[in-house]
Amino acid sequence: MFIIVGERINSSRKPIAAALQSKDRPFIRKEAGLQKGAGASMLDVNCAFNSKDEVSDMEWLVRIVQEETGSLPLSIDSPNAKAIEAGLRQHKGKALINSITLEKDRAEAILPIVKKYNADVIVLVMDEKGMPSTAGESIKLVERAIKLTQKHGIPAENLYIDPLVRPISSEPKQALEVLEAVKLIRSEYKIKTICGLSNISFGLPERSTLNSVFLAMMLNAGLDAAILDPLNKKIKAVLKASDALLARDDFCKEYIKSFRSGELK
Ligand code: THG
Repeated sequence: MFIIVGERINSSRKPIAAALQSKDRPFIRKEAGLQKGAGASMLDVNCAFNSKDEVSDMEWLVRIVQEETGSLPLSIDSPNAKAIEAGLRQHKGKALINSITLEKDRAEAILPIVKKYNADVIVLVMDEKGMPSTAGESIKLVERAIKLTQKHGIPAENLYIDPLVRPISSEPKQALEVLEAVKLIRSEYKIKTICGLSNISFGLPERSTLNSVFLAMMLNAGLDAAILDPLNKKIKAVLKASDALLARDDFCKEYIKSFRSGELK
């Protein structure tokens, strides 16, 4: 099953930042419930932006989002080890830590926490020298990510590689390189991959068209999970159609069900 990680509870979005500041429980609970209802298997929670106290905001978010969703697992999204551990202490079930990079300080601060809580972890393919620009460079970082997590006693099945999607408006070959990286990671290393979708379309009009077509391409390349807006209709249609086309939907039952409930248009 493809893993849909709902992106909407992120304080870079103005309504979420406001709700965090006023501790507006009903608003956050509504955002959580809507995403679960739209088929999200996990929810990303991020309060790194516009927050006065990320640690206490993260505790609050994890608690009320899991209250609303009957403990749907969360992707705890922060560069800050303290905020991540605060979230993990509240979290029920197996969490996904979003994320570490191969930068020494960030990795060494967060990996022991990943191990302690037996969480899954996203490794972004970047190091002190920055982000790779080709699939070949990404693969070198993937090998380092595998060794590093192994060293910390984290099993390979708990690892998700994020090849870091960047805008095609400024780097025209980005989508092709990321697609190639996902194919290689799948065939050579058998490790899971995840990405945030919407960066691909940054700076361009009709973003959800680009996002949803890119999602279809990534699904075919073997992507295991994506951080996306499950309420977006184009994305939803692509997810249902791809399940049917990639033989993940016996007799197209789910596709037909979605059509009947009006979700595909
Ligand atoms: N990789 C990993 N984690 C990530 C990202 C990634 N976390 C953050 C981000 N990228 C993914 N999450 C979001 C959350 C919200 C939005 C985009 C990405 C967002 N964007 C616009 C807005 O609200 O203005 C547009 C929303 C829309 O039109 O649907 O909200 O790459 N590991």
